[in-house]
Amino acid sequence: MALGFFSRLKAGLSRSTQKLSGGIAAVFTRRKLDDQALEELEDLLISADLGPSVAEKVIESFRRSKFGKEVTDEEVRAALAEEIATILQPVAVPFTPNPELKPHVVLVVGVNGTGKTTTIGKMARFYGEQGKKVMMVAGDTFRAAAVEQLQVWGERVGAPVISGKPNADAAGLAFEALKRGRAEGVDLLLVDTAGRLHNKSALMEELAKIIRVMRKFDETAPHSVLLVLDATTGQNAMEQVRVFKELVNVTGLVVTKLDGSARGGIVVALADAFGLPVHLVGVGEQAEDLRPFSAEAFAKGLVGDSIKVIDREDAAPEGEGEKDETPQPEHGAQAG
Ligand SMILES: Nc1nc2c(ncn2[C@@H]2O[C@H](COP(=O)(O)OP(=O)(O)O)[C@@H](O)[C@H]2O)c(=O)[nH]1
Ligand SMILES: [Mg+2]
Repeated sequence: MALGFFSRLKAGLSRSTQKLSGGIAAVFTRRKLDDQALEELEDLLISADLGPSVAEKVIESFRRSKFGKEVTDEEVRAALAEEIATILQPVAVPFTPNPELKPHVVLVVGVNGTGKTTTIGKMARFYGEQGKKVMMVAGDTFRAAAVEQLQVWGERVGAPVISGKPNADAAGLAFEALKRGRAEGVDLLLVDTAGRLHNKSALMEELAKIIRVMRKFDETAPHSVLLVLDATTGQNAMEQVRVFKELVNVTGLVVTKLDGSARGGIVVALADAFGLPVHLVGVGEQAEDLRPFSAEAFAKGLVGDSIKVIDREDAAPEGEGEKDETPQPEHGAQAG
């Protein structure tokens, strides 16, 4: 039987969860929160990919509120989940296509293999189900397989895919798609791109050209630039954000592969370091394995605390689970 979305997320986070929750249990079994306990907690947070900056903030907050008190591992986990949720809350911004844009153009960027093409397919289904007219552009023209892969997604989710010959000019393709999307009243245009980061200047040139050429038709395009990150890469995701921010005006993140052996703590480190919206998370290869990012559920899943919340959301009917904590929709930022 297929697992529900949050069960998959929970399972995916289990690597980080075990580290955190097992570690906390070992450090805090009815113990005074003294300097040494705080130091051990700090090491634990760093080893679970939350990064030194988050670890320091959490420890400082614990020092202010609980220093010298006797605490249980349960209390520490609950307090930690709260601290993490506070860091994640501001970046848990849903991605909502601006209905005034026909189409809202989304450039999807990221290193090869992070899940760009898959995310585009899933987004086509997710927003298609919300009644949006979606079109996709097979802009990774260097790999024939990437074009075919997107075409398969197009058939699967029933959305058109604009593609060219192998090695076709991605910018020209995006331009054509934009024109066609405007003529056909498309709401959301998802542009796939190549992610050959080993040749940074070529990649920068290619992305810049796609943007420049699209702006000949719509000077406000692209309206969003989503960077796709693979959660299993851990700290390397931080470096990818830094690099892509130099190449393009990244407006938001999508974190994939939060199933399997994800290093979920990295999402907290990313939120703290960059403050970029985390719009969506992926927890599998299927069309339905994409959801808006929920700060509280993620934080609780990560520390292995109050699994009840997550199960309740799993049990909720499609799309209802996250409602209570979904921030107000925001339109995609303008790419500068
Ligand atoms: N387990 C899992 N696999 C994923 C997820 N997203 C993508 N993948 C897989 O990761 C691989 C690379 O994805 P792809 O979309 O081709 O990456 P791209 O090179 O960035 O376009 C493929 O085998 C996908 O099926 C996810 O959320 N979970
Ligand atoms: Mg691809």
